[in-house]
Amino acid sequence: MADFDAVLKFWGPVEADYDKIGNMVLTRLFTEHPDTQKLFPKFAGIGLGDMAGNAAISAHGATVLKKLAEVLKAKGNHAGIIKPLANSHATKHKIAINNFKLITEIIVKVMQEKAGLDAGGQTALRNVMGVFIADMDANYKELGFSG
Ligand code: CUP
Repeated sequence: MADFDAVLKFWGPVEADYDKIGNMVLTRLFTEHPDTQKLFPKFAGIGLGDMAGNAAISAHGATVLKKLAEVLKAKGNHAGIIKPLANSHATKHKIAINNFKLITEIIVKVMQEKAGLDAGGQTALRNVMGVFIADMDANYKELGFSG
């Protein structure tokens, strides 16, 4: 099975509640890698205990997962999705590439726990994200952002 399909097979529980799963992803990212919380100024002042109920964190978490769904459903033809994403993240948010690797491992863990993502699905998700991140990196270099 193609990597995209091996992940999409487990997408149901994610799609059923993007806000909740998205919040879990970002809360876990900010808890395990506290520096990442500073990347987005709107999240900087939120305490660990308040994250689960924070609407802005849920909303951005949902955005991240919906973007990932678009990438999965594009099945490799994702250049048009990545270009604007790389643009905004390099020039506006200034998010270094390593942060995408960190969030990948968090999404793998959260999907394992909440969607039953199995070993094959985990490898598939890492593969898809590896290609996605390499393409982001190529766009970053074109833009002259050394993230
Ligand atoms: O869109 C957005 O917002 C992004 C998404 C993605 C994911 C993965 C890869 C690439 C891209 N984001 Cu936001 C991201 C991130 C965050 O939020 C935080 C941290 C890190 C990363």
